[in-house]
Amino acid sequence: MREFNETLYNGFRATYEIEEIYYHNKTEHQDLIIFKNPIFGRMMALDGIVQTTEKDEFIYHEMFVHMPLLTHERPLNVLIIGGGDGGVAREVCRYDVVEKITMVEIDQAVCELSKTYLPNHSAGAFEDPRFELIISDGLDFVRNTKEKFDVILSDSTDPFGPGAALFAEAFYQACANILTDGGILVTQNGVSFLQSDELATTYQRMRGHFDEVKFFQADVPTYIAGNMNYAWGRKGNHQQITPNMLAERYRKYALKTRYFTPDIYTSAFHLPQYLQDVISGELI
Ligand code: AG3
Repeated sequence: MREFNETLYNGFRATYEIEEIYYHNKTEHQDLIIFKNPIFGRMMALDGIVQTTEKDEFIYHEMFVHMPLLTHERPLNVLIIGGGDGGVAREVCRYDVVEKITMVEIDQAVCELSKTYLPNHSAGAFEDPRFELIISDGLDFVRNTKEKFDVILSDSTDPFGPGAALFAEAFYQACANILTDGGILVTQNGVSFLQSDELATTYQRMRGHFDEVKFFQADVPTYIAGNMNYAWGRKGNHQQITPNMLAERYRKYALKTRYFTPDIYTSAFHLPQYLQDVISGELI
């Protein structure tokens, strides 16, 4: 039996049976494999770390997008950093109110191969007239663009290799500078049972640049060892959203979701005590 071993943690690893390999090669930036597993369907890993699977991608992508887009009163201009498989873009496209979607991905091969082997991830998002793909370094882009965005979604790899720059204070600061008043940044922030240092450092690095910094969680089975955390930074003035307003927006946009619900919106922001302690600096 052929196997894929995820090499993210020392002393603990996930092994996936490989039924078929569709692609395995080095891109310009990283090692990329797309294979089929009997449980999770088609899966993509970058530099030995599982990025997305057909079976559980909806959890990660719905939470990434609906948490901020439902919170924002008028998310007209959305920026995606990374997100090359197109899953985040697909969920953003569900919002008629969104006028423009810019995606800045460093590795064109991730987009091309995802279109070929994981077509349901983007589900046409790359062809949406509002969508523009820029192949470039995300940090360079946010530092240099003159444009302002209502929502920025940083769907990166873990904080090493090509993804490292997207966890630097310079990145958070540049994002804060290009957000409109009330704008929201959401970033992938690791599985904090084993990557809790990410929670602490992101909190420290974002704090000085946003008026509101918090985290939310989702259970994504193939991001093993606990819950996936997302960091949230919001700038400026905004109306506090109530559960009723949220439920009303969810209905108005006629969203059909498989994981996200308006009740989960509220619960996802409630972190367990040990993670609250990590954030407040009492425990790492
Ligand atoms: N990006 C986040 C993958 C994180 C994996 N890390 C981990 N298990 N700690 C995925 C890209 C999906 N669009």
